[in-house]
Amino acid sequence: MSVQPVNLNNAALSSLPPHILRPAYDRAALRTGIVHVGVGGFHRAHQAFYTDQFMGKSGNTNWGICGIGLREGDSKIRDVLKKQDYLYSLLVKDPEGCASLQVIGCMTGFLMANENPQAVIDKMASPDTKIVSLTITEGGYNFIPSTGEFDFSHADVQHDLANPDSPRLVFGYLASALKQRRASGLAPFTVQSCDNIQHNGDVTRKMLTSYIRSYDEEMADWVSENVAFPNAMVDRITPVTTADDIAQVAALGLIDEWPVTCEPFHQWVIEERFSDGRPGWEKTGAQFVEDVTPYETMKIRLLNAGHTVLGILGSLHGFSTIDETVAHPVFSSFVRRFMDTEATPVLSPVAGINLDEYKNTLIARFANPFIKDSLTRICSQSASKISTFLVPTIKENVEQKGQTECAALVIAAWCYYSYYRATQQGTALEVIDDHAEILQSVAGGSESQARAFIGLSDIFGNLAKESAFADPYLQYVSSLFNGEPVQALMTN
Ligand code: CS2
Repeated sequence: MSVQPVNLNNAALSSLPPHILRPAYDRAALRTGIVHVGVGGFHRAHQAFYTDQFMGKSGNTNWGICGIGLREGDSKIRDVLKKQDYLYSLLVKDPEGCASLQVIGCMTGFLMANENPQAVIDKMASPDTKIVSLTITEGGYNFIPSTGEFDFSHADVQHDLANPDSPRLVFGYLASALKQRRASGLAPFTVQSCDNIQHNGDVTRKMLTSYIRSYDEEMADWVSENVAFPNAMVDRITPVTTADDIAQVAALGLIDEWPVTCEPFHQWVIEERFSDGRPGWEKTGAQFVEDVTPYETMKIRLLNAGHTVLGILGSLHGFSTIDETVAHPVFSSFVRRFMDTEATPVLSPVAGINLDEYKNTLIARFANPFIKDSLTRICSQSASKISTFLVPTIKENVEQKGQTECAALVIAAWCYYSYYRATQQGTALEVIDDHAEILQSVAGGSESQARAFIGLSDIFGNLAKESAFADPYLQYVSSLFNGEPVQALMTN
């Protein structure tokens, strides 16, 4: 089918071809009930999608979303969205090759914090705002992985403590906005984390209250007692948008400068704790539970860790996407072996979920050939991801005398990856990690360097001293640095 594509904006909505779904509510009636920090692809494919669907089903238009960009680089998405009247499209690709296109209309605006910090604080403090939600990535929570404590040594934290009216980090904004709300007698908003961190709400609470407590004990107690921080498990695989995706959307009839592509699967399990109301997300498939812990642990330690396993090993081998990596039988058996023999034995049972089926579904989702999820994305910020996704499994296996061989190989491969920043054939890899320099300077092939790598205690805690893990790890490092192909080590 060849159609003349139209520019995505409000005016185009009424004349879209019928195969493109559009918002089923009156956008002119939208109010902004949610302020969201970190408008990446994942937010747009997940929380914004659920909210858009909810407003379409219920006709309740109080839950528009205002995006917030904290980093200068976010002005790119702000500019695109602004030009498109804050509309964007979601291209959902199933494994059979069918793609459905839908326009998401729930965004009402976008503010850049660096351009006008007070406008961001005012938006969060507005009476309409009921929820401030976050996708700021694992590293954005600013905790020291091995201790879980707030990292006051971060230069931006020091800046924010000195400049509460123009902070750089999210905690400065939350603190100032909550203070402003409290002063004007408004109920506090809920702070809702949508990142892949175990107990993401509890972690957010701890980080925010530690930050505030360092200068105002009384306010920290008030936040702790009055603000809700629901824990949640979030899930939808959302690759980085490519030029091919933009072309595919255009071929379907829409000129969208920054569409989002994702898989059909989506899941959101949330604790029922909100300070000032919430959208009826259960009407669009979210699940509300008392305690989300088992769901979060399962997802982080199987899906996210599974991604890391495939991402690091696949990168060394020279693959570039997850589907390509998992299509190779050695890699798919290995990731399944990691899940079965290392991740699952230290997981608690999850009510209503058959873990075998869950793992089968994960491998099938990874294999979706139309979701070209790049290993560069998967391996980005591995220092934070590995601390969160993989290290807890290793530590628990060491404590319980379980197996750690697969994880040891992944960490050895990560040492190689961090040092050479290349495949085993010598092709350069793009490494995106705030800690890339320190990782590279510590990693290396010699025994002492390899030990120093797992001696990075902020990431690994005491694991370097645990021979059940350190011995196989050191052997794997030596084999990899001696040129043994990663694939050969995976079948041993
Ligand atoms: C991925 C996640 O970034 C990663 O390492 O594992 O982005 C993953 O795709 C999502 O959590 C899926 O829900």
